[in-house]
Amino acid sequence: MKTVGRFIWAAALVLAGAPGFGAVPHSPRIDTVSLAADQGWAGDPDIIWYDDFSGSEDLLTRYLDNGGGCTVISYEALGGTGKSVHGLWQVGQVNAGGVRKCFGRCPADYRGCAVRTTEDFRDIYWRHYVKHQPGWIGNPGKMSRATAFAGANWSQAMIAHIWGGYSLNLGISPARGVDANSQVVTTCYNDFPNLTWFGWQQGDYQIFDTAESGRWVCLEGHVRLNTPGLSDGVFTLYIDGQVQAHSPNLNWVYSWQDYGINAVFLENYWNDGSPVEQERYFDDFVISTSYIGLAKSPVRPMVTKTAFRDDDAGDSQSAWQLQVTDEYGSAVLWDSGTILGGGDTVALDADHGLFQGGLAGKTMLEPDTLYALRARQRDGGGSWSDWSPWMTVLRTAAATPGDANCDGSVDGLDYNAWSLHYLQGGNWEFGDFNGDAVVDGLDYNLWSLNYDPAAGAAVPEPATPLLLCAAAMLLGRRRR
Ligand SMILES: [Ca+2]
Ligand SMILES: [Ca+2]
Ligand SMILES: [Ca+2]
Ligand SMILES: [Ca+2]
Repeated sequence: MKTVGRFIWAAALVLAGAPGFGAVPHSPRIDTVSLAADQGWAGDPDIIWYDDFSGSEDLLTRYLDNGGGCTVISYEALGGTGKSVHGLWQVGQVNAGGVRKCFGRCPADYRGCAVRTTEDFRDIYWRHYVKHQPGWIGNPGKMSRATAFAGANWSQAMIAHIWGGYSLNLGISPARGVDANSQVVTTCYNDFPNLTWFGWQQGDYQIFDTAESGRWVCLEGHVRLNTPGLSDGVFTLYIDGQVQAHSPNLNWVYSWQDYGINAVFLENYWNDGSPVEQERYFDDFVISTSYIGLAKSPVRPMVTKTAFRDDDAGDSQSAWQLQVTDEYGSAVLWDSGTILGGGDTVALDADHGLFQGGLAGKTMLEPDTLYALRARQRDGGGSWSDWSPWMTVLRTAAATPGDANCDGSVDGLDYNAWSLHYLQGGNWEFGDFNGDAVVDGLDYNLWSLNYDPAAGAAVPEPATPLLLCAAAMLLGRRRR
């Protein structure tokens, strides 16, 4: 392998002097990270709605409508497998559809597709992923909104707009449809003359920039209606888990309490029409009463970057590289090194890169942890692109305490990991299940609480007689 690598390097150095390939490649972005099979939605009472679009392709089975043209596709999806929904604009087209979900008590639910229809929700989060196709151009404006429908005529007591900002960013724009006597004054959908606008808050991230196209971006909105009579409502936009825009102290609806927030729309709507034929995708749509955050990935995920781009016609990728740091970007924790060839996907594990820093010696990421990633790519002439900015786009799923190797069962293999590192510093993979940086009896207790004898893996074999004693004592203590 080393000989091959040296040969390719030598060839690359020769090519570097060749005419026609002088432009440095575009900096790539992280497109997507593979997803854990169980995102945990089904068992979470906070979750009002979730849809990964892998179910029925007939959106009308669960949505008020498809916004006039949104459809399910299988050639693009968050995590790299499954399905998503897309909006496809022709040149000049305004509306490319969307999905409209009702929930709670909702007078606009004329097709009876709402969920949890006896409740009023005054504090909700909605999260979805969006990907603009590679090479995307322009700011379409509309992205999503949460609203409180007040009548069958689609009058609205409030609207929380997440839509295109002043340049290529997103902003938030809260609006009220209630007067000072707490009476709804709108008489139809989007009754703009009768809305009170609180003003825009602008985000920084240039989501509509062509340089950011081709990657799945996590968008999350949060609205808490005000306490009746107080100006204590909020509206916040998160992008990839970071606060982008925030409006506090909102008097969303005065003392109006006829309904709660009862619909969220995801929208592909371009006021001025798209300048070119292009599409974008929505996936992993969740509505909850608590913060949702990034989708969850396995501790050894597959990571895919955006496809190679370079201004030299005919130039192609000769290598790329992926690095991982913690959510604060303080130190590199995993490095793929130079990955030769034209691929875009790598397994983030010990076989395809080097765990280092706080993860030195490990074979996997920590469960239930956020990580930031960056990538760069090299063209056929040997020129590396800039690194992409660090972006916090990876969140590992939580594991059951005791499941050291995160394989889904707590068994003898996990006990062996614990016993091998007993009284050492360590992290999850080495048996530190309570996160206090030492592997000891407290961690053993967590293992034994969740031990599943039916898992059928190796019977625990303590590494030394001393450990056997320690384990027996702890087990005895627990049984008392
Ligand atoms: Ca080039
Ligand atoms: Ca999906
Ligand atoms: Ca295990
Ligand atoms: Ca511990």
